[in-house]
Amino acid sequence: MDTVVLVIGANGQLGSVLTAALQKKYGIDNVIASDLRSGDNFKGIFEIIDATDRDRIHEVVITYKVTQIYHLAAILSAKGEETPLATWDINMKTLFNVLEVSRINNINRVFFPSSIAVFGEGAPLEQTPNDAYLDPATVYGISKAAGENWAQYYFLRYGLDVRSIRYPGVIGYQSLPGGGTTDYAVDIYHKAVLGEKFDCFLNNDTTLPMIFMEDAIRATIALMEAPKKDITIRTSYNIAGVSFSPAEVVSEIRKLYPDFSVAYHPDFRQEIASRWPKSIDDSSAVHDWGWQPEFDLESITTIMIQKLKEKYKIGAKNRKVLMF
Ligand code: AKB
Repeated sequence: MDTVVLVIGANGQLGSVLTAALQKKYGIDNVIASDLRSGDNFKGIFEIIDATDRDRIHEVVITYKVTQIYHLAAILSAKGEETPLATWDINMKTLFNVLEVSRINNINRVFFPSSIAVFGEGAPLEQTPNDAYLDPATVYGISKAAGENWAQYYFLRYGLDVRSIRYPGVIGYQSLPGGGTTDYAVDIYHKAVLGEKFDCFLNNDTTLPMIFMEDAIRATIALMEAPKKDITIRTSYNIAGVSFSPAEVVSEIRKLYPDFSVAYHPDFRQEIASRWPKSIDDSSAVHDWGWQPEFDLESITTIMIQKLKEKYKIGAKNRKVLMF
């Protein structure tokens, strides 16, 4: 039987890049991209899905004989604090809908993204272990911690093969993040390439775990492809990429743009970031499915700047700002 993948939240930062990677892997006709609004940039099959509508997910699953679901739709840490109860409703309802449709239709594998946001003051800040105490202080983090337990519940109770990763902040040139606390680490590269000053909403010494998009995609697919017997964690796997502070990215960027100017204006996101880990112990992912990151801050910076220069056509006479 062919693998037919449904990606929910395919317009998002990770979703758009993951969809393309899955199309490459399984064939363009075997990946159904979906989101709330149409995805103009997509080649291949696209369906509008509001993931709070269980019947609509069910309909698409039946129509295309879907065998795997990647559920990427969620409201992130910073945006979620504007409307905590609505964020809880959306993040949980969409997850329940995916789990239920998957259970009813015997979906082979489900991917549920979790986040370093599940950790709070009760967890060690350095080399935070996979099984650290979870006391998240954002509604996004609370929804992810609860979601991890529901994922495990569906596995234990119904045998649904749900797999999950706790993503650090994801950095990529292909797409823009939205509503997260780690978003500065993408935005800063855009400002540097455009020759603009950067206003940072975190303090210069706020170290957070991050991961390059290519590593994040590779980790996701590796986890989803791992033999079932090797998956020993049914809540969510820690994965590490690289850890750095705004000051460290700035100093890397200044190797290429010595005049790059930055001002620090920490806002409510500083509070969120200061409760998150600085570095992650990912030994379970390394042991169970061979996780190894490939990109460090230096290589991330080189690639981000080179690719964004191409995107913005820096150097061309009429600079065009491309849409993401
Ligand atoms: C956020 O900042 O909210 C996300 C995350 C770490 O999950 N990027």
